Amino acid sequence: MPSAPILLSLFFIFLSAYSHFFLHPALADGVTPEEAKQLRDEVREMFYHAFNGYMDHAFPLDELRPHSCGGEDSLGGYALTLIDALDTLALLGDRDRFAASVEWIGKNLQFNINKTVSVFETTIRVLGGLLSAHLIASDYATGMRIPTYDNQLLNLAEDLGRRLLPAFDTPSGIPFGSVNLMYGVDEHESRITSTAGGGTLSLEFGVLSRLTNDPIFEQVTKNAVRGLWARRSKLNLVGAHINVFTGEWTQKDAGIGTSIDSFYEYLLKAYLLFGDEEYLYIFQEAYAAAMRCLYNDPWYVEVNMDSAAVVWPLFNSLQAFWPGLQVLAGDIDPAIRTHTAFFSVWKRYGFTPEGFNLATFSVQHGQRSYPLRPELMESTYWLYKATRDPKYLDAGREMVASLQYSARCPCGYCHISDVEFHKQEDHMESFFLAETVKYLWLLFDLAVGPDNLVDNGPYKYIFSTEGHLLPATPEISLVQEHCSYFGAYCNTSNIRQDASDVATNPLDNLHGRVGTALPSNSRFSDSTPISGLIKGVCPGLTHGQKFGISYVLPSHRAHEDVSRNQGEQTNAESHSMVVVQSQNSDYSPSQNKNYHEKLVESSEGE
Ligand code: DMJ
Repeated sequence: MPSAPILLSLFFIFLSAYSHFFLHPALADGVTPEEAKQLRDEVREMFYHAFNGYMDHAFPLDELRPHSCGGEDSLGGYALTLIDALDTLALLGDRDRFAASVEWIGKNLQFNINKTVSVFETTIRVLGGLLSAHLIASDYATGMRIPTYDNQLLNLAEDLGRRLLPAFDTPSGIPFGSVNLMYGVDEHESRITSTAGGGTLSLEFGVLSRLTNDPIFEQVTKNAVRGLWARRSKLNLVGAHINVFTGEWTQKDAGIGTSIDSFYEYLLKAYLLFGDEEYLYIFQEAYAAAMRCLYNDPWYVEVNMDSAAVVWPLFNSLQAFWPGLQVLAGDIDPAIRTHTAFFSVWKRYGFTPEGFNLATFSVQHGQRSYPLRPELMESTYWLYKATRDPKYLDAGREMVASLQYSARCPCGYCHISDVEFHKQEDHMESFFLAETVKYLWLLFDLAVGPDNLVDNGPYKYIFSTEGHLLPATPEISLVQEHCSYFGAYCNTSNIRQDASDVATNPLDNLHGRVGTALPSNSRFSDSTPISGLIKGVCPGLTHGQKFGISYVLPSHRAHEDVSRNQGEQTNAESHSMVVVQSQNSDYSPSQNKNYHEKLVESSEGE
C-alpha cells in the first residue's frame, strides 16, 4: 500500500498532466495571429534541429539516423539530405547556409559513380533539388542570388539528367525503375515500373530541357506519360505497376495513393508550369475517372482498373496530397471534405498510419508506421491558402504538436514505427526537410504575412512532388504562356495583350472549348463563358483566380460549414475518433555554430 505522501505526489502528477494535456490554452482556442507567428518560429527551429543534426552527424552521407546521431547512404551516397534541403534554406532566408551549401555541392558532387539508383527518387529529390536551388541562386529577383555562383548546379543537373536517360530506352517509352549512373541499365534490371515512378518525371526533366535548350529531357518524360496513358483501361484508369517491355499491367489496382499518386499530380502541374495542353487533356480525363470510380465521398478506395470493383477499402497516407491537388484544379468542395476525413485519422492517432482500413476503421495490419510524410501538411497549406479558414491553422498546430511530442529525438525527427504506440525508429527521410517542415512553415507564414518567396515572390511557383520550388519564369513558362494560367480562364472581352508576349506562341490561335482544369462535367466548368486559351494578361482575374485557388463559399455552404464547425461531425468523425491532445515537449533549440567548418572539413576530406 503506497504511503499518503506518495499518493499525494501521484495525484499532483496526474493533475499537472491533466492540465497540460486538456486545459492548455493553446488547444482550447483557435490559433491567434500571435500564436501563428510563434508556430512559424517553432517550425523554423524544428528545421534547424533536424538540419543541424544532419550536418553534424550524417553529412555527407545521404540521410540522418536521428536517434543514434549517425548517418547512412540510402540513395546514391551524395549528401542527399543537403540537396533536398537547399530550397528550404533559401525559403527560410538563410543566405549563409544556402550559399555555403550550394558552393560545397558545386565543388564536391559528382555523378560519375558506380551506383544503381531509383530513377524516380533521384529525379524528384536530387535533380529537383539541384534545379530549384540553381533557379534561386542564379536570379537576382529571388533575393537569394549568390554572387560567385556560376551555374555549377545546373551543370550537375544536366550531367545527372543524361545519366538517367538510358532508363527511357524501352519499347513502351516508360522508363526502367533503376539505372546505374556509370554503366546505364543493368541487363538483369527489373522491367516492372510503378506508374508514379514512370510518370512523375516531367516537371524536373521539362525544366532541365528549357534551361539547357535540349528538348530530349522533356521529350522522353512526355513519351513516358503517353506510354502509360495509352495503356489506360476503358474506364480511363491506370494500374499500379507495368511491364515496360510488354506494356502489360502487372498490378491492376487503380487508386490515388501508393504507386500512382504523383502521376496525377504531374499531369496538372506540367500543364500549369509549361502550358502544355496535352497534359491538361490527360489530366481532365484521368481526374474525371478518379472522381467517378475511386471517390467514395469523402474517402478514396482502390479498384480494379478494368471493372472498378473495389479491391482495397484503404486510406493510405500518400493519398493525403490529393486535396492540395484539387485546390490547384479548382475543385475545392470535395477537397475540404476529404481533408477533414484524412485529418480525423491524424487526430485519432497523432499521425497518419501508412494504411487505415475503411471497413474496420482501424490501422491496417503491416501499415502502422508514419515515416514523417508531408502530404497532409501540403494539403493543409493549400486549403488554407484557398479558403483562409482558420481551422487549417488549428490542424497545422496539431501536426506540429505531434511531431514535437512524439517524433522529436536527440538529433532530428524519428520515423514512427507504430502510430498507436508512437514507437520511434532511427531514420529520417530527406523529404522531412524538403517538404514536411516546408509546408508547415509556409502555412504559418501565410497566416502571419506572408513574406516569403512562394507567396510573395517574383514568380508563381509550382511545387514539385518533393516540394521543390519551380518558378514560372519566362525562360521556363513563357514558351507557351497563356492567360489561363493556373486553371483560371479569361473572357475575350477581358484580354489585354502583354507587350512582353512572345509572338510565336502555338496557343495563340487556339479557340477550342476549354473550361477550368476540371473535367467538363465538373460543377465549376460552365460558370464562366470562355473563348479558349488566349495569350496575354487577364486584368479581370483576381490573384486567387490566376492561381486556381479563388474559392468563395456560396452563402448556403458557408452556413453549413459554420454549423459543422460548431458541432456536426463528418462521417469519419462519427466513428468515435479520439483526438490526440497536442503537447509541448521540453527542448531547447540547438544551434549549429560549426556549420561552415563542417562543410569545409568535409570538402577537405574528399
Ligand atoms: C516524397 O518523396 C514525395 O512526396 C513523393 O511524391 C511521395 N513520397 C514522399 C513523401 O511521402
